[in-house]
Amino acid sequence: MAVLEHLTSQQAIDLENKYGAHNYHPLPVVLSRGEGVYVWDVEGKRYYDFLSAYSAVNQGHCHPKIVGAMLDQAKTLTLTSRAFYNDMLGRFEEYATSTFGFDKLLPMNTGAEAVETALKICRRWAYQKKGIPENQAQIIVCENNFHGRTTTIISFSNDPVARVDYGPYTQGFIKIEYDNLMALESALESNPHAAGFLVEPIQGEAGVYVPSEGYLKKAKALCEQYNVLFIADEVQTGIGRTGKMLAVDHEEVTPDILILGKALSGGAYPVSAVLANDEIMEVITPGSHGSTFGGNPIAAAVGMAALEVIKEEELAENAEELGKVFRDELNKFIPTCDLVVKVRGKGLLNAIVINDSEDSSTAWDICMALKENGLLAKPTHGNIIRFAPPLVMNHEQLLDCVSIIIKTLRNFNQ
Ligand code: IF1
Repeated sequence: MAVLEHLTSQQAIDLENKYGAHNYHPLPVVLSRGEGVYVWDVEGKRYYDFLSAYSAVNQGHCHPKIVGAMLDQAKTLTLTSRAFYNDMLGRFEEYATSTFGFDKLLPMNTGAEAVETALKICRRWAYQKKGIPENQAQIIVCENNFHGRTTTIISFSNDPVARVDYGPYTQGFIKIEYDNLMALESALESNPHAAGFLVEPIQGEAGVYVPSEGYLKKAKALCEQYNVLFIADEVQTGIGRTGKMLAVDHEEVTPDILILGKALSGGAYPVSAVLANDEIMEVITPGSHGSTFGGNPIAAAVGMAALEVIKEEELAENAEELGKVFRDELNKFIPTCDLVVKVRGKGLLNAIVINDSEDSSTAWDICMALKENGLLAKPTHGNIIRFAPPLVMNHEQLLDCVSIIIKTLRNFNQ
């Protein structure tokens, strides 16, 4: 089949089913174009994108400034490897470290790679700076976490679907309840080999769980008290998504290690990064970590453009304002609808909890109805639907989406 021959949705789906590994169960919609808050399917139907590729497309689909930076760089120099310097990486590192307030940045590509990098830095810091005996470092993580799909990361997941039959599992992790400071203090007190605490400022995949006010600040204070590194995974919550540049900014918490990904590139290209100050980052020495594409010129150009767009268009502020409108509108509606239990979230990272069991297909069926009504969203776990539009959405578009969601829920027949 000629590669550029027009495909119907069914043809595209059939090709993926026949030739692709079945590692996803996508909503049956085949997208062929994106612009701003909209995506179009191959039949030309337009949708509001209320997932934003899991918060990677915060700046809107195909943002001209980001795509322009990518194209210009792609015509000039795509990849040198880190065997040589290039004229873009240092600029990106300077811009990003000054944006987030850290001494150093280690560039990677995917969020999982950045999480793995942060774990390696934390362990090496534990042995070389904290004096924990070799191979004894313990990193505290939260139940219902999602940090990626590598073998080490799923080793500390408690989602059976993500981890079953991938053993043997990596050791060195202690699991505690999320948003439970007593559990954190107890783990710190009883584990002298604790090296780090890896946490999502809001648990996205678990169902957009916003922790109690003050949790992050007190958790950071406990980590300081026990000389343990506070590692914030902002891959999904960062880059303006929750109404601040970083979700930890809501509590004015500065992590010891910051993990970024997804919208660090605006969804145009895989770009991730780990940021830390010198006394931590200096444990990484030449040859001790790397990646063929990490820090490539296109990633650097795209990363700078993606961050500039967030600042120039004040997208974090927009997310803060529109997020309040979204939750206010839904909180007015929910008392009139048995189908929805609650809405929760921060900025434009929100979710509704459906009044049905976790293993019901209701959330999925609602997303299918939303699709018919021109809005794309997808359930996280079971009975929870995540709503995360691009941060470039305007007030009128948001109200249009609210009316689509309310109309769909009102007319939904279980
Ligand atoms: C999938 C979930 C979201 C992340 C956090 C690291 C990563 C992610 C907080 C790894 C990635 C993505 C992965 C994607 C679906 C999506 C997801 F449903 F899987 F859990 F967003 F909630 N830290 N999340 O959310 O980044 O390696 O993917 O670049 O794997 O299905 P990545």
